[in-house]
Amino acid sequence: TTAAPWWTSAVVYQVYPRSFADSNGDGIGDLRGIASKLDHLERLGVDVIWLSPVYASPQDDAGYDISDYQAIDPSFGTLEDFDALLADVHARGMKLVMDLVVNHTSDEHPWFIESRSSVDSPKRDWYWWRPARPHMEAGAPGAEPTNWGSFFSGPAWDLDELTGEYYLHLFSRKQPDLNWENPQVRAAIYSMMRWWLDRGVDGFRMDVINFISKDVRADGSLPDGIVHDGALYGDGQPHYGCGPRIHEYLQEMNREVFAGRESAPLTVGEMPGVTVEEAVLFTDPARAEVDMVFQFEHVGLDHGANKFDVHPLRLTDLKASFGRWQAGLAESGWNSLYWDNHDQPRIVSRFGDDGEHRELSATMLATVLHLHRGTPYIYQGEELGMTNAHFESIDSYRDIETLNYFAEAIAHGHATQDDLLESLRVMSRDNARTPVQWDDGPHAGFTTGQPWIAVNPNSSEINAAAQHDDPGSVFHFYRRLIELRHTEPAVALGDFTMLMADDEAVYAFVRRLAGTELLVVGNFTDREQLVVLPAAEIWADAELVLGNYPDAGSVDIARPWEARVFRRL
Ligand code: ISL
Ligand code: CA
Repeated sequence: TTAAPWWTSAVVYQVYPRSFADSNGDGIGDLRGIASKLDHLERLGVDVIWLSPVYASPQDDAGYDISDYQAIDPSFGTLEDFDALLADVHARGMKLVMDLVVNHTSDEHPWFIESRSSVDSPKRDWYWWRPARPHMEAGAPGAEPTNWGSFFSGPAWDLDELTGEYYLHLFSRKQPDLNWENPQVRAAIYSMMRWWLDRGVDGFRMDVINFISKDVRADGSLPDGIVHDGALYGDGQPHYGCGPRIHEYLQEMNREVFAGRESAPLTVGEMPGVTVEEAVLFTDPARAEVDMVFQFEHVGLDHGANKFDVHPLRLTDLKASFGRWQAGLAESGWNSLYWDNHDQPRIVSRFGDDGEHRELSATMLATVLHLHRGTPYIYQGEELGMTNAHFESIDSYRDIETLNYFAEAIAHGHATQDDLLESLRVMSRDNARTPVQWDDGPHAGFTTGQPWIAVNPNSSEINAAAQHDDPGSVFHFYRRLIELRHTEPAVALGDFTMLMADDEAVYAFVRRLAGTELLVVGNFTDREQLVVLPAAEIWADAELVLGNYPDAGSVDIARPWEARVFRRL
């Protein structure tokens, strides 16, 4: 057998640049701001930094709408700032992974400007241009080429008056989808990727990469989607999620971009809707596609008809889901592990308790996640136990998904304003986008100016400065979890067995590698719970490796939000 790849024992930290640290007082986080906080990340002990997009962008979707893949947006700095940051990251023994957003560009990208200019443009076919539905007039209600809805409300097609044709945008109208069927598009993207790797970056997180192959028919048309109960649009996802050529494209990308590079770059594909069976194919090393995928099953368990229709989590559903992913990728392939990112609400507010038991529940959630088999991702502020924003008014929100959803729901009379605001407080992406809380000073030390989005008023209590000096803090607990992955091979490579699968309160599992066994127990409630293990006696004298209470307690009782990791040899 060959040695395990380096990323099996690595921990990745996601930086959302706009909200991380502002160096020049314009209220927007930037590259120099990130550089100024590398001590924090080095101290935490993470191996890799993933940067959300810093490319030139009109910022319609906070940088996920790119107008130049080979330039830095002025609000974030310059290419020189980027090179300096990269050098500093490397000097500290860390790696830097870029976001790669190539399902779509900005409508202000020169490729789209050219494509839009005429039906005869040499780049016309770089995007998805289609006429109105047969026998319908362009612009008439329902005349869009398909009935698909966009992720950010409204139809997924926009009529361009200049040529009378529609273009496809799965996200905002300022994010037209690229046509990967066109080999010139693929070649241009691969060459851009090589340019960044040659500059020294260590890999890519690939935005909605399983959406790039659309289910196009021989005559060029695209199929309508089913209209689910109560939905305004058809569900196009079966026609673009993990489409017919997706594996071919990723294998080609691998050959053209990654093959033969000395320092095996990290590749992680963000893949909404991906199944375990598909993930096995995407991450089987023998197929050379991506190292791991971000799947969405566990962050959809509290969704109803849509993400803003919030349901309480059932712990047994969470265990069933993670259990299936652990088993499915046990033999070949690899999991990524995450609770949070810039699109998800804060985990301590979501599955924990962001009031009285904030620190206990944050550290319990971290323990359970990080002790699974897979590569853990920490989203900025998660290591401090940062909470949801709890905004009171729609005026506080900035995110396009949130604002469009609110406007559409109000326009269609789907809910009262109060109910809508309540669901935004639970699910809006802006919950994760408030500035990182560095200290208890003005604007939490994030900026000397006016922050682009409000700082959470709990920064007086929850902030990095206070936690750096407190060995009992959430920060130091994360530090110890990362250290454990680095020092205990069973954390990275052990196999996984779920215990107590039917229990609604306690999450328990065993990891096993050669002679080492780890037992992980997490209490998802604020009450004491019995821990009922098969062969409990074998754990009687096990060593407590990590716990979030000051004393060891007893193996068969879990205190409120308690987390413990035991080891026996
Ligand atoms: O947050 C979501 C909407 O409920 C997700 O469906 C999200 O849109 C999806 O995970 C894709 O996300 C990625 O691509 C988007 C961008 O807005 C997100 O920030 C990014 O993570 C379009 O580029
Ligand atoms: Ca700035």
